[in-house]
Amino acid sequence: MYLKNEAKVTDEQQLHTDESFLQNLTAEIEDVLDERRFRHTLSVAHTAACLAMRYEESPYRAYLAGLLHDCAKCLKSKKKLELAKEYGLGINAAEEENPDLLHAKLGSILAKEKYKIDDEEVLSAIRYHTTGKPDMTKLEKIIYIADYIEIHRKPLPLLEKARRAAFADLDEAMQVILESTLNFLGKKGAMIDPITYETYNYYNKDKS
Ligand code: DGI
Ligand code: FE
Ligand code: FE
Repeated sequence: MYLKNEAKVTDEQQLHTDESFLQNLTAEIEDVLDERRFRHTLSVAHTAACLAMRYEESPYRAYLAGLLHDCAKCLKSKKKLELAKEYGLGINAAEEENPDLLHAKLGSILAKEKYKIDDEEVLSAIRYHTTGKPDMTKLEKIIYIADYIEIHRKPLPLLEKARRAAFADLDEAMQVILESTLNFLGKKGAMIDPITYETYNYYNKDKS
């Protein structure tokens, strides 16, 4: 039993009190995603919670961010562009070419406005889960990494290396994933968002 007047709310307490909240949110997310994306989402949430346990971050917040990270993914491109304009997001050249990139920024807006999440770090983890950003917090890195390594991901270059690194050193995992992503985008000839470069340079700066 928890003491009623215990000053600090622990994760476990939050999980207990918010169980129906998480259940309802899961059902709402299932509604807006296709089956494959929902399966990926649950897997990211679980993987993020495991990484949080490993790195002494809150498994609850990691799960919540994982559950919401792709909530805008299944909107049509036209809708993504419309919403981005409605919310006054500047659209850069990479986003213009590939409006899917907007799902991260839009996801953080929907998490706040539609799903009523007010935890700024959770919102930021959602916002930066596709491009990353320099000097990310533990929670932001956990979501970025969980998104790449979860078990349903199609085999990607360096996936096994990223999975091993993820549970040993978050910054090393960032470096591996960014290297793989930039290689992949380079081969595809896709336009690279300046922030993806900045993130790559930041996490590769110590590499000889
Ligand atoms: O939404 P998910 O598929 O789960 O994963 P995600 O949000 O990390 O998006 C992954 C895709 O985003 C992957 O194909 C790489 C791509 N991406 C990441 N940074 C950039 C990018 N695509 C372009 N065009 N430019 C970028 O800077
Ligand atoms: Fe995504
Ligand atoms: Fe994802």
